[in-house]
Amino acid sequence: SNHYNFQEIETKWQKEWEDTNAFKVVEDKSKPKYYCLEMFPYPSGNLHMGHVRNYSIGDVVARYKKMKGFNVLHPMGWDSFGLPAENAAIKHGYPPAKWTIENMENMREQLKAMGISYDWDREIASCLPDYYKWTQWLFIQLYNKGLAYKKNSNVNWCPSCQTVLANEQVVDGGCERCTSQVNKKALEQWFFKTTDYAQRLLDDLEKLDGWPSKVKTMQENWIGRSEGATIVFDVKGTDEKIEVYTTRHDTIFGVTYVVLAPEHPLVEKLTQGTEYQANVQDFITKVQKLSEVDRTSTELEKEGVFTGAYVINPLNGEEVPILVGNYVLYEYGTGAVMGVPAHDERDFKFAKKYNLNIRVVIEPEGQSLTVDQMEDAYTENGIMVNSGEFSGLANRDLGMQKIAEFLEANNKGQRKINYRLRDWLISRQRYWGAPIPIVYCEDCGAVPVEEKDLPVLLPENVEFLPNGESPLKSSNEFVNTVCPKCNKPAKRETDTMDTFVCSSWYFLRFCDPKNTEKAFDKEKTDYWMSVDQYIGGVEHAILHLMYARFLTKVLKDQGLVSVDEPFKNLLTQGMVLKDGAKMSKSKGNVVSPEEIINKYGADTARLFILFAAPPERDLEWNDQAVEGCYRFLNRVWRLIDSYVNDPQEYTNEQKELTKEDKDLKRINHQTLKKVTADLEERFNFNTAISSIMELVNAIYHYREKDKEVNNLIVKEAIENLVIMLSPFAPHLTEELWTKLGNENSVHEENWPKYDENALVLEEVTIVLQINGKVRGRLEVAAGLSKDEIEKMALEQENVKENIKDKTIQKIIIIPNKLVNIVVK
Ligand code: ANZ
Ligand code: ZN
Repeated sequence: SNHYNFQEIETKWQKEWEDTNAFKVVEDKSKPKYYCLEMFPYPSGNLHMGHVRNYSIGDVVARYKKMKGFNVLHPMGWDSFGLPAENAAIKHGYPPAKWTIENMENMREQLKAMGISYDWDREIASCLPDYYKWTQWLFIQLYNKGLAYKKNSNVNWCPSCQTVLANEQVVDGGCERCTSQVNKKALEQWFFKTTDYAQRLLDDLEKLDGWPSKVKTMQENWIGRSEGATIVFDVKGTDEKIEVYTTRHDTIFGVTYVVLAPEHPLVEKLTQGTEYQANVQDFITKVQKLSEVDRTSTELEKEGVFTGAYVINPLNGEEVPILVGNYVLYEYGTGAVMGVPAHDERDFKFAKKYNLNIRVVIEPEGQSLTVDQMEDAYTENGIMVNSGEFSGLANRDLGMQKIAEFLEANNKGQRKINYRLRDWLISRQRYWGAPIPIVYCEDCGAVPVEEKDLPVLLPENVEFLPNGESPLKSSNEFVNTVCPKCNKPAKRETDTMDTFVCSSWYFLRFCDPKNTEKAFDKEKTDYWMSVDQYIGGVEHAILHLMYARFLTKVLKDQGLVSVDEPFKNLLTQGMVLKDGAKMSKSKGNVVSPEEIINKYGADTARLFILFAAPPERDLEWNDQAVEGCYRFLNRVWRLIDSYVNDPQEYTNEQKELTKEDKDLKRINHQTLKKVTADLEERFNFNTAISSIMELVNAIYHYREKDKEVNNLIVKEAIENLVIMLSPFAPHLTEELWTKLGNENSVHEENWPKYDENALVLEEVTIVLQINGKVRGRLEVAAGLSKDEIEKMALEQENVKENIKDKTIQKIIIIPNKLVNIVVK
């Protein structure tokens, strides 16, 4: 047929790729490897444009690297545990496994219809026992190293989803998924000790040159390292002590009060039976209604109440009041802070509000500072004053150091590094997750399931009662077991793991997805890891990446993998917008990928999405631009169709190249140079595509001239065009490549190298004159600069000869035409 029948072409090649297993890879030490990975999707039911964008970007990278000679691993799978499947079960009684598998099947077909070059033999699904067996194994590895532990803790609780939420899943005090107000609940929970790795997670960010700096900053802030000191204050008239954490121990002489978190155990002790008790209790009840997010918000109005008790400042012996405050977090530092209103903005406002003392202990160098002059805290550096033997020191360096030394020498405190990073709460009271492989025995306590007994299978006969308890509790068969140690009757843990655990190691499983003996073979992960290019949404910039980095380091420490960072390069793709807003069901502005593929084909969908914006930017959907991409592919089709079926008069290849021949050759190689650089260095797919479009114009232009054309020149341009377009529009180019008479797949071609010589503009003849007399001619590339022409002219033998014993007065240059050397 001589029109662009995308349906026929796409179906044909998708079948061919599937039948020949075209993108299957195995370890091959003779080739450099390249691991290209897109974040695996949750099987929600249908692909959305965000997926299409993510996988189209990844596919260009994978196909390009393959053509560059790399052994490319490009796998796909399913992050398939999680709430929506369970909600379907609760609402409609539909089995989560069935719901999930059906969605996976549907989305797999949709991915295949996109023509993405996956090695489907490596497909994995985190909800299947052959995968979660190893997630459970991973839990046991951490447990054995003391990195998985259980503790009673106050957790964020979504009353509507009836589940625990991580801090990060609480958005503006509401549940990330359903927006209901989140509250607190005390529960025994499993944690992973991410805090043990805080410093390494921070330090190793430096190795990640291939990550966007904004993502590294987000990771850094999340880890939140701070350097300071703990200081111990004695409570007046008791044996109790209050330990505070401060980053400003240089201001210790300026402390005029101390504030405890409402949850601090001393609060009750200090106020019990006193006239202050009722007031303090009311205050605490009020504060506990706030979420952690509200309590840390900078908008929060700082409030506090007096406890009636006092502490003694360990440096100057002064008595200052103890308060309880809404802004002090029990989980951070020591849950108690010292108030220095003269040098902290928050404390300044607080002191003004409650009429607390303010004392200046740092002055700007060479100036004095009194409280009456102050409208706000003085937070800059300066010289210490009112600070006993430390007065006169520069606060920042020496002051800090001397105070710390004093505290340590007198057992009143010590230097301390704190992190905001918390341990990772992994317990979920949900059904659709990997069961935590622990058994509780009356005699032996918590005992991990033995590796040979893994997986701990999810039971099917459970009840979905949204009562806050794990549905696994309702299965007696599941719960009742025997102790792996002593064989007495025992009960299973019924919590399942946070799905982030499943996704924190899947990139390792892709290296060896079918292994039944191990989670993965080290030789295989040694060959493939780390991931050379990871691509996904910026919404995973903190948690998923942190957890994956953490798990990789744990496995590295156990000698199970050799890398300590999983992802060498990271690309965070922008959002897909329509009418200026994120495409989403709730906004009703969704364009379905299926609709676009049916109307224009996958190649057009891919091309548009890559052409409309650079990968990291947001992309605005535009129907005309989709149409435009479709027309472009039609134009490419017609060009090659007519080249093949309607040959023009071709000149003999030996003939000298005309100006037109040289122009087309130059544009061809310039395009190759540009597209290669765009793919190689910057992922500027949009500009790569527009250069290809220009090349197509140039070929049309060349062939439209009613004259003889040079077969070699056209052939080279058309072949390069098809090759360069192939990562973007893989089906069409595969078809055209065959049409051009090739027997191999275009995706097996080597990426061509551009010819530096062909880039040079046409040659021109420059006349050489000395004092106006013609003395010769220069054949040079057009467009040389005056300096270059002058240098060349002066190097000519006959010029040298003619000006030998004369002095040059001046040199007149008309670029591309003439050089006149004036001598005397
Ligand atoms: C006295 C002081 C004086 C402070 C001053 C600051 C400025 P980062 O860097 O985030 O670690 N703080 C300590 N523990 C706290 C808690 N549990 N809840 C709320 N605030 C807490 O911040 C450390 C500073 O935050 C500490 O230093 C403490 O206030 C406060 F001019 O101590 B500072
Ligand atoms: Zn036992």
